[in-house]
Amino acid sequence: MLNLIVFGAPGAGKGTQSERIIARYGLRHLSTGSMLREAIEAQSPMGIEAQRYIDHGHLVPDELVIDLIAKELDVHPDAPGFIFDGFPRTSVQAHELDDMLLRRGHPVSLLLALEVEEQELVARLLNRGLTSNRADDQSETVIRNRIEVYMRTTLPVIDHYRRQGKYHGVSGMGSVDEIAERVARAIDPIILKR
Ligand code: B4P
Repeated sequence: MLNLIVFGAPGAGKGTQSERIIARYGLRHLSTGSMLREAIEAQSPMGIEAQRYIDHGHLVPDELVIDLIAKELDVHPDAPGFIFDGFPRTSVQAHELDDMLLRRGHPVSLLLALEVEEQELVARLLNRGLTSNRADDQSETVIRNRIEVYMRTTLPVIDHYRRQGKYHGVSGMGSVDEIAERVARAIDPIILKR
């Protein structure tokens, strides 16, 4: 089983590269951002709570996203592996993920970090904001806040997996195809070792 974390700042290309990874390796995609947006769309109690944080560029509370992931792991016991896209985003989430996966006997295989310059992140998100209808992509202030939260709260997750020898950084600059090739070069050796 391959359990892959796709990691990076807002706009680094996590969702974009996750689609390519699924096409190549057939893993199950778990995107906490997408799950939260679905809950907001449905106006469920959890969605209404999450929206208060997302619209201002804050992270939603840990227990909320941990619960979402735990449920997904339970309903897909036969998956060939998972892509964790946008999760974990805090050290608490990283410890919880490790515990959940260890209990199931298949730990994290790799954290793949997409590295992108800040100016490019802002440009990509503002550009997506022109068509996405996402409130968190509309204002440069909110986008810069999301990047600031990433630097302060999410980046330390890299150290957690570096200590486990599972961190792999990849440049997320360039075309989607170029980056997908770099990503494949990082994942293929792990597949071959199995
Ligand atoms: P996410 O949905 O994860 O949003 P994101 O960081 O913007 O990444 P996304 O995957 O959508 O975009 P991508 O980089 O692929 O999270 C949204 C919010 O939900 C968070 O801010 C937070 O509030 C909350 N949340 C989610 N998970 C959470 C958690 N675990 N804990 C707490 N809160 C959580 O792409 C961005 C744009 O760039 C796209 O338009 C794409 O087309 C473009 N792009 C991608 N690659 C490109 C390239 N190579 N060149 C040019 N453009 C490119």
